[in-house]
Amino acid sequence: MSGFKFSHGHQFINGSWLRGTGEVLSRINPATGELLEEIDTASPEEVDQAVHAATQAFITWSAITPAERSNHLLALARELQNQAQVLAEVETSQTGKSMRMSTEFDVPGSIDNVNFFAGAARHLQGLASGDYAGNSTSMIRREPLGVVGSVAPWNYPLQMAAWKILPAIAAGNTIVLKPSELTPGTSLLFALAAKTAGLPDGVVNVVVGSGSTVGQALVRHQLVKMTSFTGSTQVGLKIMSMAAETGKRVHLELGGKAPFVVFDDADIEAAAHGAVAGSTINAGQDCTAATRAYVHSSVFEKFTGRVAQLMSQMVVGDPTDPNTDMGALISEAHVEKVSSMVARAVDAGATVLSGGTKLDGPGNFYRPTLLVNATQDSEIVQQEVFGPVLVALPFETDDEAIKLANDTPYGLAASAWTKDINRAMRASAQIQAGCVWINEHIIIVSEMPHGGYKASGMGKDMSQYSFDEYTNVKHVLISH
Ligand code: TAP
Repeated sequence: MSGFKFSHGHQFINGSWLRGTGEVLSRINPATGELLEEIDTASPEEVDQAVHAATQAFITWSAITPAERSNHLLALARELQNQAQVLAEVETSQTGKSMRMSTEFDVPGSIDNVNFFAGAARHLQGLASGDYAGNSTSMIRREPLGVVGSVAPWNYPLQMAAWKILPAIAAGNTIVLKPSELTPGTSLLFALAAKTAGLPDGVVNVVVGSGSTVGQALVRHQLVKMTSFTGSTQVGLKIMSMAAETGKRVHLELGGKAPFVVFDDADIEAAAHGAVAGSTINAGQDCTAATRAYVHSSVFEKFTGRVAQLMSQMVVGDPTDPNTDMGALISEAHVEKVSSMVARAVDAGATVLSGGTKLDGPGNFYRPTLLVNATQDSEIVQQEVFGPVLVALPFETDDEAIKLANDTPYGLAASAWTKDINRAMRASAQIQAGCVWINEHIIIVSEMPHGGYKASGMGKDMSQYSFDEYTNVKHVLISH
């Protein structure tokens, strides 16, 4: 596995490496427990330095043409492609996810995001141009905000870096990104690739350190015009109030508890495969993962029996083995959290149909788990587990299924499984979530807007819609 070391420090500011003067942290391989390296972290002074570099770079980056920005991004995509193998290795060694996933999903998905925004940069349009008030013409300008400060989680570090950096810089902003202190490697490689590809210094900066020091310094910084955050709802709400101190714009992608509704006419074999893939993707550490399966009582046993069978056949373990279906969870503490939530569910009356245990030996592994007999108001149904745990509950009527699907504070993603187009249309309208898949769970590519309703956040990542977060709309009226 990758021995890539950041020997010149872990802060990438104004196109150069810098050794942070904050505390030194250990980076651990979640699949083996081995020390990968010691990392330096930034102090608030280095955050300030990065913000000033980004402020300076904004002057020229925002003034070049969309075509020039687009060409820079195309060069970045090529450079990332050149680095694909090392990116996948670092992503797997820092997160514990399978190499198969890093190679087939995280790396190509991130590169596609760069290519998508290279195109989108040239199509930033205003829609309301016209002669509306007599003897005058209105035109719309979409203008970048300035420096964006982004704070990202550990579950998809490379993709999160792409999702945060690309729409921001494609629209003419510059950025300071703070990845999770657990997984800074691929965000730093991303910034290095931007430099190698010829992006001007200061357009992409990465500062590494904990949320409580580096994250806070970035969110509170007066010169940062917008905070773009992905992470838990609990931290997201704190970010919102911190950002309010300087009146900056906030974009929040928060937690999820996705429902998976199986109607009685569904293709049960397809739904069972979808539920297993959707609940175990990235070891369940995915904000859109299927977590609550509401299944019509007439097909409940057939569905849960097949899901349990498929889960028990999954290969869990060494992420570097090409046969591995599911790798490690991020940390020992996180496995303990998942394990204790399942234990409390069982104490409260739930039954384990598959999994429900850790794997012996080194590394943070937890088996794909299916629970039944939990109640709708229980912790395991209401709270985010962020592990490979699916709970199945039966329902009788369509209305009941929709009501149960909407009955958590979250609203990020959902799926409904049916062959009836009317049911599918009703479910897609009535489920309160930023994304509703029909006969599918998980697919997301660059053209698709991604973001939550309710406690799952506000604003969109990916797609042309993300420009709404990263630009101001200016109306200009020309009297004539
Ligand atoms: P969090 O604990 O919320 O951390 C997210 C980021 O915020 C990390 O970089 C963290 O830094 C930083 N942070 C923590 N406290 C902070 C503070 N007081 N001020 C500023 N920054 C702070 O989430 P996580 O455990 O990394 O990720 C899991 C969560 O993210 C889940 O709830 C999941 O649903 C959510 N998530 C949502 C999405 C979308 S798109 N909605 C996607 C992925 C993940 P450190 O950890 O380095 O200290």
